[in-house]
Amino acid sequence: MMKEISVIGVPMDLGQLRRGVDMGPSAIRYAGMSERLEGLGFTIYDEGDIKVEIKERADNGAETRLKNLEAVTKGNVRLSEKVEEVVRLNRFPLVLGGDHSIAIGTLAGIAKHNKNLGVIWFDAHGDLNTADTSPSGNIHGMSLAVSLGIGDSSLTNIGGFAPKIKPENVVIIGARSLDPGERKLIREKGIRVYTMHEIDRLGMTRVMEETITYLKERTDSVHLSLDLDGLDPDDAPGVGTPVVGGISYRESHLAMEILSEAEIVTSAEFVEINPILDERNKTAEVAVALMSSLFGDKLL
Ligand code: HAR
Ligand code: MN
Ligand code: MN
Ligand code: MN
Repeated sequence: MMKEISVIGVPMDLGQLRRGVDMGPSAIRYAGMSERLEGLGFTIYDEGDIKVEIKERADNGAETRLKNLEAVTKGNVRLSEKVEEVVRLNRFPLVLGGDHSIAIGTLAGIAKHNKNLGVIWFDAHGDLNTADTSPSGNIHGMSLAVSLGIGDSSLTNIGGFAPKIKPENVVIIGARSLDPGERKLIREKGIRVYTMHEIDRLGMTRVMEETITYLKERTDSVHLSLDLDGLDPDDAPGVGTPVVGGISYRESHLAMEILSEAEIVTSAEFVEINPILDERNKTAEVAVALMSSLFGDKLL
């Protein structure tokens, strides 16, 4: 794995309606991220935060169903440019959210130099909605669809090209809340999904081993997009859209440890941490612990 990590904070809370997720980058830094990763031998370049419009000034896109479309687009354009620069420097981009709409910008920046990128989407949700299928109009529930080239063109065309990823290069892990339109898209596009049912049934070890084999066969590098609501709300309470019956603390660590051994992940983002809803920064601490496992902490 690359020995230099660039950290990029994205205080984005416009892809959904709850306040507080914009404080995620700060909470993760406060939980000791840099020290933990430096302790594993990495050099950390903290690039600070991307400028994102504050809620009070963001327009609410009266002409479209997509909430805060213009401000979400602008923030993601800035993010994509920063991520692209980090990739060019051959450093590992580690993006801190912010709501999951920021995956649009992260993937735009990474895919610019990676025509055959794999994506692991660790999430309770599919984030595969469009303006037509979304029950909410919240862009954080659309970011994977947008990255597949499906959605509003101001989002799908960020970076000047679309799509960013191919449906057969995506693996969703932890799904347990999928809207009807998302299920349809998964079937039509043949997207690989390990729902909680498969995780219960096969165990996390086999789920990760199959995922790694699958992605190694068809991709050159892998982006990990980790939504903290993929974990059970008992273990990660500080998220805006908790769904019961999730991945446990240890299962999520096992997943990161197996990924670390496989050495396939070349970029990552940790999203949806909402410190206002959290219990004494527990969810940010979980995020930092998961990063530590992903970056090779061996426990012994
Ligand atoms: N599927 C619902 C929607 O589109 C809720 C999705 C969002 N929650 C997230 N994303 N945190 O993973 O509105
Ligand atoms: Mn998500
Ligand atoms: Mn989610
Ligand atoms: Mn539990």
